[in-house]
Amino acid sequence: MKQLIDQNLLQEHNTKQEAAVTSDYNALAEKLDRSGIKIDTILEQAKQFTVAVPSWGVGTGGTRFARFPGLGEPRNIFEKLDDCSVIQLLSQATPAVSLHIPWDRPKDPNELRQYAEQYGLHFDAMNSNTFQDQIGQEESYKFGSLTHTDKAVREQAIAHNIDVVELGQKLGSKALTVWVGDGSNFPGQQHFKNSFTHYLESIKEVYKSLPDDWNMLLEHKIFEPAFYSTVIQDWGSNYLAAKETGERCMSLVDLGHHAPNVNIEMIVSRLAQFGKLGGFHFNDSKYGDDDLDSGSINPYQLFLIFNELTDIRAQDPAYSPFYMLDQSHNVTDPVESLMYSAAEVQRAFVKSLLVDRKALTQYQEANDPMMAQASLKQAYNLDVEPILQMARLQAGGAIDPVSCYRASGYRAAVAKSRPADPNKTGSGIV
Ligand code: PSV
Ligand code: MN
Ligand code: MN
Repeated sequence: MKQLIDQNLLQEHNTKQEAAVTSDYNALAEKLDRSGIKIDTILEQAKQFTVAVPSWGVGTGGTRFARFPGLGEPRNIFEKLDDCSVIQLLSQATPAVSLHIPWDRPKDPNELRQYAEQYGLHFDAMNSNTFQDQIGQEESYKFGSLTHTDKAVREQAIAHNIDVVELGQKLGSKALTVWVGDGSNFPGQQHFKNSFTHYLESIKEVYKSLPDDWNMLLEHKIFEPAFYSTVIQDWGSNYLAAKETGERCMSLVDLGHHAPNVNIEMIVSRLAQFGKLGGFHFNDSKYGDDDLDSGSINPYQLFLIFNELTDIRAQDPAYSPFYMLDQSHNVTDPVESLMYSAAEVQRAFVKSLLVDRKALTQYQEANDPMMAQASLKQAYNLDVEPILQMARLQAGGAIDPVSCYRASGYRAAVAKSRPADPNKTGSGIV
């Protein structure tokens, strides 16, 4: 398989640390064994864990105010896949890439699929984009897309989503994620019921073209770009739309799309209980849809979300929602942030496996809040780094992805081969 980081360098990096990792791993194995947990079964699950990388996430994002391009930013989808391959090689947790269309529309889908396959990459959920006008497009999305008052605009947005599904089929994807920025900025601007009715009609039209083995994932967001109301503003509207639309239409939870202090783990439980939790966009935030690196602000929340998912899987082992990192990197090297974030999400997953569920249930039944929360903290407070390191080592990744990446000089090399083009952002975000 093609790889862009020198294998000798990777091996050297691992060899230097292998003895220390093995020793830490054995010590943790002994500790877990005292609680009746076999570390090898946790290790195997850690190795199976994957989260998709967004193609646009390997470029520098920027804010509403400014964008400071990074060195060697990918200039096209092929260079984006190059960066994604490095993330996967070193982290061994990100074998799939999610595309945003038309930002990353390939001229030849077969060529792109083959390009990805040489790195062992495949394509995760496809993202449609009707929140921006594209050059040459007939109707404007200024006042909405799938929910627009004008049928012609809605039809254009529906056609775009169907087109993305068709493209995704050629790429081997199995899901369409739909996020619309539709909403209003002023009270009275939009009729709440009519706009939601339009949304339902439009989504049902798209759903008709969905292949049998595909899922449609609806993404809600409380505000932004609309600042007064958003058509799919919360999990309630999302659930209603998914339920109305059909069995394979599910809700997607982006961690940054809720009102401050909302109990996201409880939303997770509710949606799952009624069979409508289809996927996640992982990121972290302090104020709004900050798109900061996963686990950088509130790692306990991330753990509590995975605690719910592991609880759900205890009843339904086959349950597997779509996972993607949806982050915007403004001050870090996106490759580093995505590798680090993938490991943070994996860490939350691994810790959730260590919760003593039998004890937790007993504490819940006995109304013992002190011990119930302590049983969660017992798992959360464990340092599972040796499991993550061992998982990467055994899978052929790097024990410490960021330091290995820095030692490889990859960024400096692409800075030379990809000279900055001031007219092209590379990220697709304008
Ligand atoms: C919107 O804020 C969002 O979370 C949607 O998933 C978009 O497709 C994505 O961000 C763009 O980065
Ligand atoms: Mn998102
Ligand atoms: Mn978002």
